[in-house]
Amino acid sequence: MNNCLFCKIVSGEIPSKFVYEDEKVVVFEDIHPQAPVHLLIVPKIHIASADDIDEENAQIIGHIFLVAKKLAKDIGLKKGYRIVNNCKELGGQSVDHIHFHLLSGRQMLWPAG
Ligand code: IU
Repeated sequence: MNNCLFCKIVSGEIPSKFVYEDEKVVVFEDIHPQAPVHLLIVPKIHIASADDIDEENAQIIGHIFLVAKKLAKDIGLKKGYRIVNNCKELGGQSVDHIHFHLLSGRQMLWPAG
């Protein structure tokens, strides 16, 4: 995806400091943190949104949750955390490359805004 911001971050075209990387995902700090801990878990392959998950690429979602759990353990988020995916316009998605927010360090509220 030539014009995708997160593809450019994944490829290194836009320099970014990864807090975690493996063969399938990168993780970096959100530039506008909404909590003391606010990381973005981003698959290396371009999937536009949760609405574009299919049988072929669905295994990445389980991997992302395993990465979230590992990061939470490594960072010491013993009291819990929230994983968020915003899907398309009404879901509040602003970057069209699927990503999961890992938020913690404060009490999360419900319902989400
Ligand atoms: P959203 O779920 O698509 O709204 O999340 C996109 C997030 O990407 C949002 O929290 C932005 O602050 C964040 N972000 C970023 O970390 N770096 C960037 O260069 C841009 C957005 I543009």
